[in-house]
Amino acid sequence: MFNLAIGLGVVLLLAILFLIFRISSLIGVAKGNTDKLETSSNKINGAMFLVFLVGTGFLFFWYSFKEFENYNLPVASEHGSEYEFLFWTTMAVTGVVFVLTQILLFYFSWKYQYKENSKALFYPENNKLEVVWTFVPAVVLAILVFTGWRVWTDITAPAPENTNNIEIMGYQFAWGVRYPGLDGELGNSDYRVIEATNSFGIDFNDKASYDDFIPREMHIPKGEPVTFNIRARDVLHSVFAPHFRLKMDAVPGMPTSFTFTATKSTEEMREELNDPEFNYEIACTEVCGRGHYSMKLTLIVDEPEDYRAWYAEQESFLKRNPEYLTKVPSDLKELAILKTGIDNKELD
Ligand SMILES: [Cu+2]
Repeated sequence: MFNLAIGLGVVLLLAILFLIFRISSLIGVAKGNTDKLETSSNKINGAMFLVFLVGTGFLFFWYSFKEFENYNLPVASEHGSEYEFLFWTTMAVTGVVFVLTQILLFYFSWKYQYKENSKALFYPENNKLEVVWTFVPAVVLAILVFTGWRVWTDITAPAPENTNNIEIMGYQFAWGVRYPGLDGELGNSDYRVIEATNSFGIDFNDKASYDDFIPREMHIPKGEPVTFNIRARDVLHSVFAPHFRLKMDAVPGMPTSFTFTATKSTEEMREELNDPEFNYEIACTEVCGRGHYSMKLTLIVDEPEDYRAWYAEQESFLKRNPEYLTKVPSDLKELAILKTGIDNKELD
């Protein structure tokens, strides 16, 4: 509210200044001295370029330093350091060029404003200059693009066989998580069988689905490869876990995935940051509707043995919702009961 008031105040002040300027020009016109008017308006415009350069330049540096910790979170994944190196190299190269060109752009607009007796220099060509400013950016950009390509190929390389597969489904407005259960294999899903309880559309014709479980909290093991199998139920979403330098779109009808290895458990990160409340988070980073901001999921990184213990405790979806046994083909029913540990007596 306070910020809004300040913003409105600034806008109002600018509007008043503009009106004063406008009125004084009109008075000039009425008095008939239009030549003077042009020079003074040029001077004002030129000066405003300088004011803009200094003002926004100050804001740019002030904000970059003030928020530095928020966009440079500690890295907690294996590929993260490689990613960081590339990110900061690109940032340094483009940052220097950005600042220099902006300074030149606004400074020159002020310096070379119209003056009555000055004459522009006719300078039609300079081949050497052309070659230099074509060649240098081409080489720098080629290096950045090819290094980026190599890092990206590395990061998105096929998952190793021993990876921990976990499914993440984005929907308006939350994330759902499904684990493959003790068989390590995620069962098929089918959007046509989605309903209120079976919100994932688990397909009970697939025997791999019987021990799949849908926990309330998301856990992953430290130091082991984890693959997020990502899908969306309605519109575009995007899985974003900044500490792991992980971002991948969730696209309806087109499964995507991201494999990574966490290097610091939640407990270790709490110690490192000296913040006992700290938790890793997954956010949605694709504006997906009104509740976009609320798509937040807590992610807990456990030591592998704690993860196994937590994993073994989870009850399968089918065990929690035994009414879905009716969807299991009759020849697989026995297997489903065995796999999920449903008590036969409960069924009668
Ligand atoms: Cu979303």
